[in-house]
This record gives sequence, structure tokens and C-alpha cells, in this order.
Amino acid sequence: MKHGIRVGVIIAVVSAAMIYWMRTIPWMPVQAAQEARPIDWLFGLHIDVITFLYVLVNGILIYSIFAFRRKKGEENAVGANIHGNTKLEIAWTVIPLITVLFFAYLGTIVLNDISAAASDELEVNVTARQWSWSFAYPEEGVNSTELYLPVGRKVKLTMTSEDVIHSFWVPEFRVKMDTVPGITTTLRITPSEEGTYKVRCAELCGTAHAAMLGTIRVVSQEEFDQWLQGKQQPTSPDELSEEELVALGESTAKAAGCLACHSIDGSPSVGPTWKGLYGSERELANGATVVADEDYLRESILDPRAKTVAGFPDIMPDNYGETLSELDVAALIAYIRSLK
Ligand code: HEC
Ligand SMILES: [Cu+2]
Repeated sequence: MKHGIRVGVIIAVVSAAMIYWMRTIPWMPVQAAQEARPIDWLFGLHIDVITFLYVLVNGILIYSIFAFRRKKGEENAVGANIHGNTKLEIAWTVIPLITVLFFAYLGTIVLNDISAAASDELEVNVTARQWSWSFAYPEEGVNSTELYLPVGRKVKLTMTSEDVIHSFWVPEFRVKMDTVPGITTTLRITPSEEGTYKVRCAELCGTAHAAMLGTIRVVSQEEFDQWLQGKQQPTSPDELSEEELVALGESTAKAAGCLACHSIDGSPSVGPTWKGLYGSERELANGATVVADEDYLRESILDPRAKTVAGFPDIMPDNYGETLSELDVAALIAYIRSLK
């Protein structure tokens, strides 16, 4: 009994001190997601229990080495022959069992908590391949090699791999999920700290596995919206309304230098004015006439040598087919059409 009390006190004092010390150690990088909090809490609880067990086992061991060492005059003594201790055996089976079950219970709660869906979550598709990451925002129609996330909003990552198994891991977010070819996996993150982080592959996947890094930028909602807008350049004229198309045509006409030679108010210039051009009858240098419909405007822009308006020099630049996109041309036509 005397030994039990002594070793009990030693273990209580030493493990309290060790647990206190362990808690001051910054094991983890910054917590940059809401999911990191319950995970770190659970991690801390494990460390407490592990520290206690370490002190318990080693405390009893070291105490016994000193307390029960062979003393002078005991050179030929034989220790007592102890066979089993039912109470002790039940205790050291039941207590760890309850502890483990309790941690399983806590783990389930935390896992449910961090993987719960939210109604306004941002959807991002993640594709992993040897040895890079790419991200698609299906609702916004944006693709990116960097993962931009607005701070404070839950994001649902739907992931897959194009080749072998990789694993999406951002230490600052704590959570981790494999990407597997042929199936999709999901991971939810609610970034809570603005900043730049790295996603690293946590599944050995070949030569450049260690270099399989992607950039994650957690930014304010405004910055995120701006980034999306910059990325959301429409590529097809169908994606724009008539007004938007006309506005784009106006800015394109300025940017491409058309207005250096064409007026929009009927005043004379190097080339014919655009005012009232659409639908009008054009007299060509070869004496023919043609109605300025959409096809004619398109041809005049892309292939200005094909037809020349009577009374004007044939000097319009003929490389717009290379410098303007299909959308630019459609927008220019819409703009000319709007100048009645
Ligand atoms: C260097 C001066 C110059 C620039 C720059 C220029 N044009 Fe022209 N453009 C002309 C001239 C001159 C004509 C008339 C001769 C011809 O038909 O080739 C003309 C003709 C046209 C016509 C047919 C007009 C008609 O009255 O039938 C269209 C449409 C047109 N240009 C569109 C554009 C657009 C769009 C741009 C910019 C992307 C542009 N042009 C840039 C000089 C220019
Ligand atoms: Cu990988």
C-alpha cells in the first residue's frame, strides 16, 4: 500500500507537469479552417492520454527498479512466485476498452461535424494527376491551377484522379482526402484565415510526388468575386446579352483602333462612317451594290480586300482575323448594328 500511494503521487505529479508542458508545444501549423479546431482539440486530448500512459508505465517501471532492487544480504533470495491478479487484469482490460470506445465516440462526433454539408457551400472540382492539381468551379464556369477560396464560406471539394491515387492535404486545414481514379471523393473545408497555403500530395505517387504542390489562396469575398470575374471572360457571344455585346463591341472598337478610321456619328473619316451602315446599300468600287448585312460586315472586318467601298482607298488592315477573337468580331458587328 505504501508503494501504491507513493508511486500514485509521483505519477500524478509528473504526468500533470508533462501534460502541461506538452500543451505548450506548438505541434501544428496555424489553424486556417474551422475544421481545424475540433480536430486539434481531439488531437490535444489524445496527447494528454498518451502522456499520462507514458508516465504511468515508465513511472511504475522506474519506481520498481529502485524500490524493489536487490538489497545487501539478499544475494541468494528468490522473489515471491505470483500467479495472476484477476482484479488487476479486469481493470487493465476494462479501463482501456472504455477509453478507446469513448475516443471512438468523440471521433465520430468530430467527423460528422466537419463533414456536414451547408446550404450555401461553394462547389469546386479537384483533379489530381502526376504531378499537379487543377480546380474547376462548375457553377461559375471557371478553371484554374490555383485554388481561390473566399474566407468564411464552406467549400465542397469533389475530387478525382486521372492516373494513380493521390491525396489532397493542406496541413493548415488539417483535413485530408485521397483522390482515386475512377471514383469521386468529397472533402469540406471552411477557410477561416486569409493567406496563401500549399496543397501537397500525401500519397506516394511517383517520381515528382514531393513536388506535387498546388497554391491555395484564401481571400476576402470581394477579392474572390474579382478573381472570378477576371476568370469569367465569356468565350461565346451566346453568353452575353445584346447590351453587353454592344458594350463589348464599343470597347473593342476603341481598343483595336477601328475608330481611328471610322466615325460613329456620320462625320467623314478615312473609312466610311458606321452610322446607319447596317442594312444600307453599299456601292462598291467595282460598280456592284451589296446590302450591308451581318455576313458583309463580318467579311469586311476579316477580309477587307474582298470588297472595297466606292470612293475609299483599300487600306483597311487585313489582319483582324488573327488579332480579334470570334467574340470580338460578333461584338463589333453588334455595335455597328446598334449605330442607326
Ligand atoms: C487604317 C484605317 C482603318 C482601320 C484601322 C479600320 N478600317 Fe474598316 N475600313 C477602312 C476603309 C478605308 C474602308 C473602306 C474600304 C474597304 O471597304 O476596304 C473600311 C471598311 C470597313 C467596313 C465596310 C464599311 C462599309 O461602309 O461598307 C467595315 C464593316 C469596317 N471597315 C470595319 C472595321 C472594323 C471593325 C475595324 C476595327 C477592327 C476597322 N474597320 C478598322 C479603314 C479602316
Ligand atoms: Cu500525388
